Amino acid sequence: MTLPPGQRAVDGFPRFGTHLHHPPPPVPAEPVITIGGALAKGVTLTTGDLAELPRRELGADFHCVAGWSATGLLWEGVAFEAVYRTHVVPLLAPDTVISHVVFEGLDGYRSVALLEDARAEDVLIADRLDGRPLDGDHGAPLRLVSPSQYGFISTKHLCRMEFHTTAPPDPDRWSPIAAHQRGRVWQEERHRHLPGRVVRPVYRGLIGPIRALSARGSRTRPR
Ligand SMILES: Nc1nc2c(c(=O)[nH]1)N[C@H]1C(S)=C(S)[C@@H](COP(=O)(O)O)O[C@H]1N2
Ligand SMILES: [Mo]
Repeated sequence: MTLPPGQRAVDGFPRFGTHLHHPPPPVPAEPVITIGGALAKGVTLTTGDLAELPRRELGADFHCVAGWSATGLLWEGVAFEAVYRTHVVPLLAPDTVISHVVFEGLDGYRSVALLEDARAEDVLIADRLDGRPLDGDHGAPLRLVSPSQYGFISTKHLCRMEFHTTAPPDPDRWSPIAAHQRGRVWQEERHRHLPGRVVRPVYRGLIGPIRALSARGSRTRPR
């Protein structure tokens, strides 16, 4: 098994993220994804709209920028590309060129991706993991999965997608831990300004504490 540079396999699939000890947000009775930004109008996608798109299965490893990788996951859902083509392209004015997408979760989390990266063949809006509906720990009811990019792109509890013609304002621009804008795992794009291998040891030191805190907010933690 080959992992991207600087990654180490972990057992299982830990809950991880900036939500830390907060429990997962409640799943709405009727989940939707709102779509907005530089479009002729906003729209709301229901799970019924998603159900009309072709189902996709994707076997992939999942790589966190901190340095752990969960291996052999099986995701199911619909391709982001299919959602984009079917529901976003018809809303574009002829001279509008989308460059960036903002993904937002029910917990307020946001990630930004280049449209080009989001349209890659392995990017899904997933609703199932390893044969079961997504649980709260891993992003119920719907999450983005972009396995060729570090996990911070893969927004859980996805409830909104915003399409932009320029890079959206970035609150982390001057932060010392500013994440790389593309975060491609095989290029080791961990940090915006520093080479990936330089930040490895620092990021690795964060795994224990973040993992422990995230587990405290988990609904399924072993007692
Ligand atoms: N909504 C939301 N999505 C999120 C996060 C988060 O805190 N909230 N953390 C990100 C990070 S840093 C990682 S590594 C992955 C972790 O996914 P997992 O908890 O399913 O392992 O989710 C990403 N998506
Ligand atoms: Mo992460």
